[in-house]
Amino acid sequence: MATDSYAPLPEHKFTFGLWTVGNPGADPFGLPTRQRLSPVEIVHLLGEVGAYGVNFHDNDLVPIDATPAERDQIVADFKQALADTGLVVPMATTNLFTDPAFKDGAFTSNDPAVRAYALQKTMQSMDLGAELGAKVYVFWGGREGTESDATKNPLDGLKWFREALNFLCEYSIDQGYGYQFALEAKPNEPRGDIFLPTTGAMLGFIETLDHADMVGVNPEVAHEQMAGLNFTHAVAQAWDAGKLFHIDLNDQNPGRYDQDFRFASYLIKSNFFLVKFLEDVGYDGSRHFDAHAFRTEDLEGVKDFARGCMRSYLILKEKAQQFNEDAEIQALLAELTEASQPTPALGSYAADTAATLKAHSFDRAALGARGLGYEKLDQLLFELLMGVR
Ligand code: GLT
Ligand code: MN
Ligand code: MN
Repeated sequence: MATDSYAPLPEHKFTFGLWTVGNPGADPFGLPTRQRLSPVEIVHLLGEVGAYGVNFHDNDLVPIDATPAERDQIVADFKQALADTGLVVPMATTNLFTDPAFKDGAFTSNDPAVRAYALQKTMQSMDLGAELGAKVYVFWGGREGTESDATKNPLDGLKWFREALNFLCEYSIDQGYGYQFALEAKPNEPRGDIFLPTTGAMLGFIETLDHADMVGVNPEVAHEQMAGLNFTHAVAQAWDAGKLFHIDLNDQNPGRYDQDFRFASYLIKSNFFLVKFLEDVGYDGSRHFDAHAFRTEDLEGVKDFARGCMRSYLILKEKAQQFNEDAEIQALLAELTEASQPTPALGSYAADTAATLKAHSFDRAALGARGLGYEKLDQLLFELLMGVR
């Protein structure tokens, strides 16, 4: 029997959050449509579909009001499920958005008591993540923002967020956790406007931190699409800066609410370029699916969803390889970067290079008149993706 070349393997590092396959199908207008699964059941489900790892928020695993004894039992059961399935925990994060205490933000709440509580909760959650082996720690500031700018000075928001991250970097160092922090941007939802709304904004902010080397980004497909941006370009900028510590894969009809669809189920072409980018550069972090099944699904549908995320990634990976090996496409690409007319050799700045360049005469009309053949190239890509090439 031929082996399935789209079957997930540990080396693919496919991970899911407890909150993803565990999503019971509730939305702001409707009740859950599926039974809630326990963390142990979710780990077994992920093992069954072939995932490599599982990530969690503190309260996905341990309820916010659990006693210390309950916590210990839950963690012991979870560890047993990991041992039974071979799943690992590469990433952990804090829920700083569900509890009403965080209605005006966590690290950026106007109330110093809320900000201090958010720090306390995050340290406890970092302890939990470290105990289970997590090396990446995600910060998604879903409540860090405003509905009305009458209520909060954005400079205060930035200052408080910076202070929190500086504090928590020190905590990680102090405890010897070795965490890489990964900041996840989103433009809005659930706040009217969330601070630092894009991956690019996060990258700028990171350079203002005391331990900028410890902090990178966790870009999410849907979030950048919600802002109308090109996700692959955002990921490329993060990679270029050495800051792509994690990635949230899902899909989205741009401009709509945060849909968290099955990976590559909507924007096939842009997700092709994303997978091609990650594979071409050799990204070796988790491929984390931060998505959930349609509300119409039962447990089998949730498994179809999870299997579909991984399978689609591997199909796009195969397409990326096909693109890289396609002689006609590669010949067109090779031509693109050749100078179309005699051009002085550049390099880094030197006075004589600048003088030579200033004296050179370009055929400007020819530069503008030249057809670039991008229509042909893009059509070849389409045909490759549609399987007719
Ligand atoms: C929440 C959000 C995600 C974040 C998760 C991490 S929680 O589901 O929509 O984008 O990555 O906090
Ligand atoms: Mn996410
Ligand atoms: Mn999302």
